Amino acid sequence: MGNAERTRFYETIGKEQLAPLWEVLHKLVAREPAPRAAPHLWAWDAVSPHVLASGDLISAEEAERRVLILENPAMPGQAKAVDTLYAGLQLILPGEVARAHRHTASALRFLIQGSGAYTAVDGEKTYMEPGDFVITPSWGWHDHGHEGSEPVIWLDGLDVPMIQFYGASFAETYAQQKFATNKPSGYTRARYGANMKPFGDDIEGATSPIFSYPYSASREALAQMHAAQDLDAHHGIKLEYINPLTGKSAMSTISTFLQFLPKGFTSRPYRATDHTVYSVVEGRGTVTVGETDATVMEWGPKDHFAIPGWAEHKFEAHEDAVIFSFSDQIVQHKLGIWREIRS
Ligand code: GTQ
Repeated sequence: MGNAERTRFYETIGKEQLAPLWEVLHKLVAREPAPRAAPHLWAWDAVSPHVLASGDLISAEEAERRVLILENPAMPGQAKAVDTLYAGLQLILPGEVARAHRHTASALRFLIQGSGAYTAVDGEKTYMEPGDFVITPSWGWHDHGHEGSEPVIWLDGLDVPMIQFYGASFAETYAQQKFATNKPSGYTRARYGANMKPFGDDIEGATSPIFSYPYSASREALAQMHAAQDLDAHHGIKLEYINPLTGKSAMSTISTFLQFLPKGFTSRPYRATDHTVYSVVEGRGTVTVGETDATVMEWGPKDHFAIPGWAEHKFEAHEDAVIFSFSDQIVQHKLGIWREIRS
């Protein structure tokens, strides 16, 4: 058959909502993973003045959530930092309340700057210090507030792009501004945070009952492992936040990590199919992404960067460094599609 004949055939079958697979087969099932996202770094010095300026532009009350989205340059207007994940920087000012709502999307907070702010989840407030990792589980009521004296900025990470893919991203607004406090702050930590659990509690929820992981404890773990030279050639020292009831990832749809790279460390090249957003806590260094036409990103404290799935990358630490990251790895594990290459 000639090309003209084929084109005519495609037009004919198109009227019946049919399409020829053979024209798209190798795009649908490609030889290599092909994420849309580009590697990108949001430097704190460039970003933070705008985050603070948003405080003069709109109140937390009017905005509901006053957030500047970290938008991947290869996917403008889609509210994606990487193909599968949303990230944003949320500002809350002293005395403000971001009203109670809940949504099918799961959220994480990673506190970047300031103190005195809290997130309340289903009636339990958790106050956040820099480096603390806090979970808002799917469909949990949550409001944010600030009882301190300086602006607080945290990183929001959500699985929205994945939930949108299922056409299932929806929310409900609570009738009151705040969900009434019904437990003392730290109560859930007392119940589940001592490597113990209440007798007879065999309920394994999708998400960790612990919803606050303080930096002090995670940082100390990294320090002791560093002292013992417990280094992985590709990841340095990388710990995953877990659900103490299952030993699996703390969140059901987002994998979360805290990683230490000692000064002078150069990681071996690594790639995996999950898409990752990084938030630098301490130290400086570079990450080189890609082989030919490599992108070299220089990072320092409070910088954020995105590394798309399957992009080969390696880290160099110029100082002792601590980096928080989150990815869709757990979802890919559940789907049985996660792959990695350690070079
Ligand atoms: O704090 O509940 O960055 O619902 C985006 C959507 C934060 C939140 C975001 C949200 C929230």
